[in-house]
Amino acid sequence: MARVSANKMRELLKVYFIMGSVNCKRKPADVLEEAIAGGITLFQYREKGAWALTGEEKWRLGKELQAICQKHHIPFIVNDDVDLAIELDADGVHIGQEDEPADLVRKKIGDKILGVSAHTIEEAQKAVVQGADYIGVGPIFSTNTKEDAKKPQGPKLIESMRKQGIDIPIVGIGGINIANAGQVIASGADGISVISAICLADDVKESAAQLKKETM
Ligand code: 3NM
Repeated sequence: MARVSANKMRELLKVYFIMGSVNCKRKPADVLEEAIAGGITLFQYREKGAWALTGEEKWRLGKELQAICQKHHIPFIVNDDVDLAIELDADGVHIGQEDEPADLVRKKIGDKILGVSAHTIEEAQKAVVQGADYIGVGPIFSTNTKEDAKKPQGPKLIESMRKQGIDIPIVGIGGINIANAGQVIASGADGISVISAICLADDVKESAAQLKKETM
């Protein structure tokens, strides 16, 4: 397997749905099936927070959600847990600035997709050099989902990264919904990444479909 091309990565980032059991009011597998029916392009398993599953249970839910992704040909990314990503033979892993350095993770995962969270131009440049396939930039807007989220940066942060020549695939994250997704794309992002706008929607499928329209 070769590394994913930048063009393919840009396509995959369009509607990047992130979810763990903590984010769901319903069965995660059902939410994921509906989100896929609505047209999400990439999925991240993020089992994090006070009530998150651990050990065997975390592995089992990951396996279940991965099988759903495989059935629909949606790449399955694991958040933070590089060992779990390797164990499950996931399609990739997403790491933050507090995790293992990206170049070490790249060595461990070979050609799998590597995403890195970046909050500044310097972090973005470093991620590029260390072998990231895409960067997640946020929080763009204020979010209640991530307890330790930084101050919202607005779409301007992505705009200034693009102006300074960062051309790696970028996905915006944090407080993104149907009403503001267009601004994120207009700022130069290739896609949007959401938890609550899909997970907590009354109609998950419809919400995913509407978000997708905003990225076209
Ligand atoms: N990372 P919602 S913000 C997982 O800024 C995550 O890096 C962020 O959830 C960052 O779409 C965030 O519900 C939470 O706002 C995104």
